[in-house]
Amino acid sequence: MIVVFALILVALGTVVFHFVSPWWWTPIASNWGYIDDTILITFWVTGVVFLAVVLFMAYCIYRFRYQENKRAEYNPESKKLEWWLTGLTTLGVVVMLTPGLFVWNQFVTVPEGAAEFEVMGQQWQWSFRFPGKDGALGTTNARKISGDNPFGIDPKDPNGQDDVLVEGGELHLPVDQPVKVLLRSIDVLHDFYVPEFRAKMDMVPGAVTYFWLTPTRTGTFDILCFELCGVGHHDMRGNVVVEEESAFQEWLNEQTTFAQSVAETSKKDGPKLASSKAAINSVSKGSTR
Ligand SMILES: [Cu+2]
Repeated sequence: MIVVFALILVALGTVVFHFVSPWWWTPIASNWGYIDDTILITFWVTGVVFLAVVLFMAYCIYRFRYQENKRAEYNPESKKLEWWLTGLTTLGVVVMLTPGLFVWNQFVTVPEGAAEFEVMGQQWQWSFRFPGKDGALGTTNARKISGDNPFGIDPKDPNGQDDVLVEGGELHLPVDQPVKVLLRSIDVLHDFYVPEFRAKMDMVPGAVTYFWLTPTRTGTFDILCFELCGVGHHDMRGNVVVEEESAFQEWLNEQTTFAQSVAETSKKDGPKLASSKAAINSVSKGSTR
């Protein structure tokens, strides 16, 4: 009897705790309320199944407890029961997975006119690249990545010259404007995640992954790496500042362009590092890491 009560207490206590618990999502700051909806559906389905299973166990322990003169009946197969269980399980799985397919479709269907920017992950820091005044990101090549050219921008592509490079982990975005987030990694798998945006996506060396979002309120939010990427993983942090368009433009104008950073390095280091031979050397060294 104690076990029966304990099981009922666990079942009801869990439900009560779910509703009064102080732990919940941070208030959303993007258009991805759909992602919250799918998680809520999953909570409902798994919650109902959890209650049903635990309460059924409690019922069985009580109903089929030891009684003298009563003998267990051997009944290994029941077609009817199996059909019910298969049907209900299928229904539960379909209800949990179907909404996700629709949300995923929206997640990777970028609306026309969305601005774009790039996030570069590396052990263990973030950097960002915005298209310059021409509105187009320059082409990149992983072989061109070096200490002086962390994004591997093709120096011959005129679109790349005015690309705005942001290092130091602080990203700014204008509020209420859809933006396509292009994701790359230099070394290992990383994952760009801003909890308030709900959205996240893996960053794969050698590939460009993407999603889109519209930031819906101003504020400063944490950027986390959501893929275990080495001993410094926990420290791979950044900030995203969502602000009004004018403040964003002001910030963007203060950042260094690719052409400026190239000019600065060649001034600092003389012709040695600026020569393409040295750049290629440092790439081949870098890639053996
Ligand atoms: Cu990482």
